Amino acid sequence: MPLSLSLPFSPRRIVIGANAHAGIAAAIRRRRPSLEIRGAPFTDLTADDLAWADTYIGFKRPPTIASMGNVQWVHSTGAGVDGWLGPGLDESILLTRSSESFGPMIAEWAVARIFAVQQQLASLAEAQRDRRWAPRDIARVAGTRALLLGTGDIGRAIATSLSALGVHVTGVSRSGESTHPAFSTVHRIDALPDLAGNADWLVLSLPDTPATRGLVSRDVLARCRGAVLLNAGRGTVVDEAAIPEALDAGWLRAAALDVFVTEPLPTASPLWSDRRVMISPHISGLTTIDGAASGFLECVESLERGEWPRWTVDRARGY
Ligand code: OXD
Repeated sequence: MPLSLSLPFSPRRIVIGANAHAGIAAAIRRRRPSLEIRGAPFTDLTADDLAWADTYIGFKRPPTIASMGNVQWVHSTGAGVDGWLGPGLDESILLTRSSESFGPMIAEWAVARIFAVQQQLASLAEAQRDRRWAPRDIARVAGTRALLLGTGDIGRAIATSLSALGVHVTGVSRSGESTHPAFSTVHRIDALPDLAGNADWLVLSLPDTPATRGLVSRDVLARCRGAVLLNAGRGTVVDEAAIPEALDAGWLRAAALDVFVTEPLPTASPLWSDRRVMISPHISGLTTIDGAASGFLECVESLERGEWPRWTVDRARGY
């Protein structure tokens, strides 16, 4: 189905579906005072807002509205675009994604958890609460081995931080091509089952696409030998139901999870009460107001010049 907008294109009426809509609108207005902008948290938008707008900015589709109205262009403010592709955005609507680099923040998330595990922070905090003097051996992070699934912007930032700490970093990607010197080697995805047994840290930063869904299957988990699983990509990449078994069997030593198959993570999930699991509520890489506004305006400038933005989503690949 052809796109409904044609080049050059100048958006006129923008609707922003985000909690931070007022800040994003103000940042856009500072550079483009003539744009008309409406905004609300994405769950509060109405069919009237979407009928009014030609352009939508937000991480997810408004849940209760079936039609995107007169919207011809959606600019996604998140790192992943599954919030748009999952529900099946009409192919006549241009989909672009944020230019913001989430890598440095996600790398800090990963490093924090790796040190928390290695320095046994949780059990030391418990001992302190009990006024218990509990000496133990602490292992170094330097000299350990990380296997990173995802060698894009986020994977590269994680690789850079970990290799600076003396971690030996191997990558796995679709192409198997080395994209950054922080990776000592990069393998094709089909090598994953063989590589899993050598990893101390199995770090995921993959989007949700047909190719990544279920990639870290129970079989791959069963090949691990005491790795710590860190997931800042998408919950669907891992067989989440197999994680408790993987921990009990010692395939995994611990897990640090920022993303889940269902978010918020249901209260009935056994992961909540497992002391070997560190849960964070999808906060490893956060969109900033300036990042959201600049990414959008960069796309506006391309469209006005008559060019497709470099941040246009390849729907077949899913990112
Ligand atoms: C994401 C985000 O895509 O939070 O996960 O931006």
